[in-house]
Amino acid sequence: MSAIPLKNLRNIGIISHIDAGKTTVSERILFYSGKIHKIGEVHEGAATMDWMVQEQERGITITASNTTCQWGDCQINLIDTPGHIDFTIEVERSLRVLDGAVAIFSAVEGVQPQTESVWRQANRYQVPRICFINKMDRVGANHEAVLSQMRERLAARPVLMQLPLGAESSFSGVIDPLAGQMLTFPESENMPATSPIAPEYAEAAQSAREAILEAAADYDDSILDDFLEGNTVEPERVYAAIRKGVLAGGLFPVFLGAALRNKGIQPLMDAVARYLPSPLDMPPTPAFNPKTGVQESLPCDPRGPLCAMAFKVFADEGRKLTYLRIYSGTLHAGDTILNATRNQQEKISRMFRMHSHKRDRIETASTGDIVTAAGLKGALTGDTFCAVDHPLILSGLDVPEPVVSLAVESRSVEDREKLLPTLEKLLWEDPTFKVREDRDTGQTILSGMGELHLEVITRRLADDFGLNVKTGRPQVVYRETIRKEVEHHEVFEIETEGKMQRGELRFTLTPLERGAGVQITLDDENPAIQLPPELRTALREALEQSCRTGIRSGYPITDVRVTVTEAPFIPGVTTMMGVCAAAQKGFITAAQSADPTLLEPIMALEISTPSEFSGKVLTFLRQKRGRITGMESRGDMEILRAAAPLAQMFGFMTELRSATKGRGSFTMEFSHFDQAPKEDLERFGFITG
Ligand SMILES: Nc1nc2c(ncn2[C@@H]2O[C@H](COP(=O)(O)OP(=O)(O)OP(=O)(O)O)[C@@H](O)[C@H]2O)c(=O)[nH]1
Ligand SMILES: [Mg+2]
Repeated sequence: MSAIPLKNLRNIGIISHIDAGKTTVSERILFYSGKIHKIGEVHEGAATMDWMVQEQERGITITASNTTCQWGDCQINLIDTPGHIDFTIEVERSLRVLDGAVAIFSAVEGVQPQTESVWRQANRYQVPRICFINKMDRVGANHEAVLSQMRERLAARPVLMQLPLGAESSFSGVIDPLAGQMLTFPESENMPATSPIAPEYAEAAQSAREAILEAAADYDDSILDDFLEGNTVEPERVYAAIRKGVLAGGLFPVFLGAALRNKGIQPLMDAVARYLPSPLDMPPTPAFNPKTGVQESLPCDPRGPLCAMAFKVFADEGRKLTYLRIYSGTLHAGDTILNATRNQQEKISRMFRMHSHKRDRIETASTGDIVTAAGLKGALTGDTFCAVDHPLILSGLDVPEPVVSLAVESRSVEDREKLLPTLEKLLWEDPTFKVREDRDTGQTILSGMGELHLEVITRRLADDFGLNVKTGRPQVVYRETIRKEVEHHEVFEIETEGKMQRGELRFTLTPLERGAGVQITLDDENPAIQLPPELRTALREALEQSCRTGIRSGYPITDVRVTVTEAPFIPGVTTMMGVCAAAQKGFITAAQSADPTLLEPIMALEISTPSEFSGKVLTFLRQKRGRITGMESRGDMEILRAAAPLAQMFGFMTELRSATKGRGSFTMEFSHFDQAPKEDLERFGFITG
């Protein structure tokens, strides 16, 4: 058990779009808290949290890594997450288990599409946040612009807690209007130097202070009264009110700095301790008890029933290491516990506290804590662990669907045998990575979130497992859907070994709007559905399986509702095999006659190009079936927003660079599935040419 009181524990994540400086900030947090004694830089491949070879080579974070450090009387469990959209699952899993987050913004690039995605993810899990506008030392840094983008594009209410001292390369520190101090960050010192606010900044500091008080007053009426009557308002009261606003998700205090120049980190850490929640501030965790069928509510109590979520699984030299967030109860190394999601008992052989890739062995951990465990062989991301006699299941996490695939072939016969078991290990780790055998070619097809995701995986096969593979060209992962509602009645009957196997059902397939996914309706109240519970479950699974297998192209079906209207049961005659066969056979016949078609992934792009080349970029975007959704000038750069099919985007980086003399850049993320063009429909046999 951690020695510190729970109220002093902070489980936080560092989140943002790519390259905003998360790892650079994390490195400073470790340094100033005394956890490391030398700062390692990302661009030199030396940052503590970017420990994977590929992270160091590429200069980006790929996998979320966690560590623990001490700041004042607080213990901070910190997770540094990647910004690249291909690794979005790392952000998702971290936000699922964290209590608070520091959102980093670049003072130059501001709010980017990926910032919006990460922000929405954090909103979905209702994670309280404070913000850090980094790179204040760079040419073009403009924190005011970032604040207005936060208001407009994130619909957030930022509260600027500091003012900058100096700008761009002469950025030297910050003004703290509440404390009435100026802070500078001498290289030789571990703590900032403070001085009274210089007269030339007095007026700006006064209006910044008023804006802070105004925000705080929304969470404490007495602040407004005292302010209006000219009474003193002590900083502690303002801190408390702002904290209330942060926990309610209504306020986002904003801090300034330049992590690379070691400026602004210590006040940010004070703010983590001051404003972000401890596990005790979180509402009780809802967990479903499958034994009683009751939804339980678990307060953060070390003596409560054990309940922990496996939010990350890592194949460490081939052995499984499971990251657990404990929501209630206490865990000991050597304990036998229940994986309630899979109904399997498992023994924790050893337990650790992680520092990036290094680990310290521990014997006990309890509620609120984040630890790793060895020995949980069946664990997968999203599983709940609990006491053997008290099963509990927590809500899982949202896993996005892969959109890019790649065929791989091993180079030798021995490697061929090793390929699938090795991929299996990578599958443990990453729910957004999928593997399947192509029915026609017998090839192994990997699918993932993007080209980089699959490139990282194939490199890991070589680096971590010594397996060299040949890869094909990246392909789009399509979806199938239907355009017409159909009703279908199916009876399946067969006699095997003198026993009748029978299944019968009537159902409707209905096309749904884009993005709706698959919905299977088996109404418990419908008297025409007579199947007993285990046959009902089998019927649902058979229909789900049919949706995954698709109709013509082998790609999964989406945006369809399957409504079962009749499923009679004749004792001794209706069987599990009969019901499943009727469902699968009936589904394919019905779907074939429901005007099936193919959908392709459409990506949202944000392209930054020098204005002189924007005409050229617009022309080739149109050639790629792109649709422009917005344009905006930033200095001499033009920002184009567009939607374009992923199929047209492979190799786009090279094309954009050559069209803009190397000065253009872009970010891209999955937006939605939409009608695929005629060539694709022909290629997969939906229409004949
Ligand atoms: N000028 C300047 N550069 C910075 C600052 N902070 C970070 N950088 C640089 O920006 C680049 C990206 O920094 P990282 O810390 O790797 O960014 P990140 O957010 O962790 O990136 P991903 O993990 O790949 O999403 C590196 O080259 C840093 O040295 C800063 O305050 N000022
Ligand atoms: Mg990073």
